[in-house]
Parts: sequence; C-alpha cells; structure tokens
Amino acid sequence: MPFGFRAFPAAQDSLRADVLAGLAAHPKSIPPKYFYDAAGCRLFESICTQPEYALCRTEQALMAAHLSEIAAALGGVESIVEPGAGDCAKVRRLLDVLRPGRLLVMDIAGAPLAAAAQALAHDYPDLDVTALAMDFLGDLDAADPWLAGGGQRLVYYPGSSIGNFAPAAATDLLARFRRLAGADGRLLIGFDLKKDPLRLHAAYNDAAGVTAAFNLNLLARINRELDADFDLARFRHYAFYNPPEGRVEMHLVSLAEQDVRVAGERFHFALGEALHTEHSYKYRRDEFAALAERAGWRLACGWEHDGFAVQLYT
Ligand code: AVI
Repeated sequence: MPFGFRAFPAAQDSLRADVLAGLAAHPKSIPPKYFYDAAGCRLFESICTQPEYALCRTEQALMAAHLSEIAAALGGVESIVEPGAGDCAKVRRLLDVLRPGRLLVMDIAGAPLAAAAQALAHDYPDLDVTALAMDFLGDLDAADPWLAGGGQRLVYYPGSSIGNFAPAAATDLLARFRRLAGADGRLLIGFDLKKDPLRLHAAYNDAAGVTAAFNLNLLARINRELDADFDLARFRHYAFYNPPEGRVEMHLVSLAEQDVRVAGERFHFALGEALHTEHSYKYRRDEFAALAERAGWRLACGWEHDGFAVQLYT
C-alpha cells in the first residue's frame, strides 16, 4: 500500500489575508473554501444527511445506478486525480470498477484528507495513493510532479463543488483541469441542476438548522484562528435562490450595528449589512456543457437523476 502525504505551506496565511481583504470590501465577503475546518467538515457531512438537502444522496444514487455504464464509457484509466477530495468516500466506487494504479487526492483540509487517504491505501493494497494538503485553487500545477508518467488520467470532480464558483471562475478552473488531465485525459463531473426554487430554498434552509450552523461556524473559526470577537448571536444565516443569476446565495446578516475586531483590525457592520459567504450555482445540462466546452472539454455522455447530473468529458 504505497502512500505519500505532503502538506503545502501557507493555508493559515491565506485565511488571514483573504478574511481581512473580504471584510474590507464592499459588499463584504469571505471565500467558501474557509468553511471546512474540522467542525465545518463535520457540519457539511451532517448537511448531506438532512432530508431537505438531497444533492449528495442523489449523486450517489445516480453513480450506483449507472456505474457499469460510466465505467464502460471511461474505458481504461491509469490515474485518478480528485481535487477537493474531502473524506475520499466518493472515489471508492470508481476505484472498485476502474482499478487504476494511482490516485492523487488534494484538499485544503489536510488532517482529514491524510487520514482518509491512508485508509484508502490500506483498503486498496495495489493502489499508489498520494495525498496533497493544498489549496488547489491557488496552485494546481504543484500537482504535476506526482502525475508524471501516470498514464491515462481521469479528473474526478463530484458533489457539485463546481457550483461554488461563478461561471467565469468555473470555466477557468475547468481549463486548469484540462491541462492537469493532459491531452488524452478525461473529466467526470457532478453538478446540481436548476429545479423548483422552493426545493432549492429548502435545501439551504433545513429545519434542523444544520446549514445555519455551518454558515455561522465560519465566524467561530475566524474567532479562534484569527483572534476575532464575532458575536455569533448577532448574525443571521440567510440563504435564498436567485433565479436570474441561477444560484443559491448564502449570507450572514448583521442583526445590529456593531464593530468586530479581527487580527488586530476593526470592521464596522451596519444593521442589516450582509457578509456574503457562498454562491451555489445551478445549471441546465446544456448551459453546463457550453461552459465546459469554453474550457476546452468535449461532452462525451451524461446521466441525470432527480435534479442532479453527472457528465463525462474528453
Ligand atoms: C460543497 N458544496 C457543493 C455545497 C453546496 O451545496 O454548494 C456546500 C453547501 N453549502 C450549504 N450547504 C451545502
């Protein structure tokens, strides 16, 4: 079970710089990648079990139902690369049918990634597993040395993570995946489809309040890691679907006029001012294919189940 782990520096530095810049901007915003500290990863897992948030369950049902077709469409794959792999659970299904020789997983949350990748290496003794704790959005090229000589590559990007990028940034990321995959590489990607706005609204406003806790945990993380004094009771989780933009927007709205100190700097919030924390774009199949084609990919085939799509690109 060959297993390699490498942590790239500076996740903490970029948190500080991004939070300070985001709080100084108008409107205020913080990138969603910072949701995923240990508590945020646990809360996200719990979101995926909420009755209103079907996205993860639907994707897994789709993958289970169409796995043999997907494997046949993929043919031989020697290396799988999964950016933002998290707990590495989703890739197992592909490993079982494709039996590649190498797996490269990357995630900004290094400790859970290392543990999950080590478990994979144990469960798949013939698989060469490399885990890179890194912000792949910053420097995807850093993965190149681990891919040299790896044969035919598949970039796997499930879970509608692509929805957390605005369309221009999503195109840019898919173009970088194109370079990472190489000329004969492929992309298997899952994304959430446009659907009844009330269903989307409910998915980001679950009755148990788990999505609210996930959103507010960002402030708890900043308090802990950047010596800040956000009062979580004075911010409200606010999420809604915006049909003209085709996205769910998540904000934390200030319930009072207040000042907050973060890393020695002071920021003012007016009553009702919103701190934007996430966009989650929803696409029609044709819209997404056009976006991927702008990034240099060609749609080979696709599958759809209950408002979720998986597409294969070459
Ligand atoms: C990870 N990502 C695809 C999730 C989404 O639906 O945009 C994150 C999330 N935010 C709130 N609930 C789930």
